[in-house]
Amino acid sequence: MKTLVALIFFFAFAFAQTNPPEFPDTVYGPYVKLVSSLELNGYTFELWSPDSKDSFAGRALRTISPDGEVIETEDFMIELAQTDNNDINKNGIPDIEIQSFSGGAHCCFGTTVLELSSPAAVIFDHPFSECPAVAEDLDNDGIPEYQSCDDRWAYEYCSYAESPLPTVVWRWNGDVYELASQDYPQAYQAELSRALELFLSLRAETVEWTPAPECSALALTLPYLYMGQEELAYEALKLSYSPEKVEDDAIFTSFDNVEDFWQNILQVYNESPLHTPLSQP
Ligand SMILES: [Ca+2]
Ligand SMILES: [Ca+2]
Repeated sequence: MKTLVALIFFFAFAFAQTNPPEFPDTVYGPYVKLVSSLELNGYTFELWSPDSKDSFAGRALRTISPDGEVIETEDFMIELAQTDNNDINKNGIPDIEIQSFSGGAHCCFGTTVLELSSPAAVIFDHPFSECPAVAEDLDNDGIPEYQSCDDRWAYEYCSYAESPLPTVVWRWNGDVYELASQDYPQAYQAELSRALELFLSLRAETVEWTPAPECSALALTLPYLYMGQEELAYEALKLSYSPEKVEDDAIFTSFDNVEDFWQNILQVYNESPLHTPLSQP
């Protein structure tokens, strides 16, 4: 009898390990191959692919909690990122970073960090965006910040290729990752340097291709805005935006004067879910 019970348990266990996730309205399935499996703090994570050749398109993620709750999702691509000691926020509780990509020319990336407490907690949730979220310890305190971009500006004033994608930063606050772009000016030095070079090249007329005036001006303006330097952002816009150069047949919105453009920029900024409020002067 003991043998029978053991066999039943074995087959139930084996079945649970090999039964692929099924979705009623699957986009990339059916899933047939277990690509990888990870056990961490009592949780099990299984990644499945739709064929036996590790097909590039389509991944299903099955998460099994310590008490047996099963959650299954699918996307064009899903990856599990393991970090040092599997503890991103260094609080002693293991975490896992789940990265997803929806497919397409440049969109969209999503990142979720689960803290594997009981129950699990979402401590970082980066909504689908043109830019992936990247963990980097910007202030050298041992806990990485997350950086991505605010893609609210894509296509707002010019084509995608010309659109600025200003950096945004999230910081661990003890409970969750929260937006804290204004506290990390070091994250903006590279894009400010590139924008200044573009500005000077446009002045010197040494560029082969002239971007839309709105977006070349935004490239210099937005980093200051996201750093919380509102007055410098306004000065950068006045310096870099020349309404008289706007062509009458511009496809995207253009403005007759700097002040109208500035007010429109502030409106777009304040409407973005990834903005941090500007302090009142
Ligand atoms: Ca942790
Ligand atoms: Ca840090």
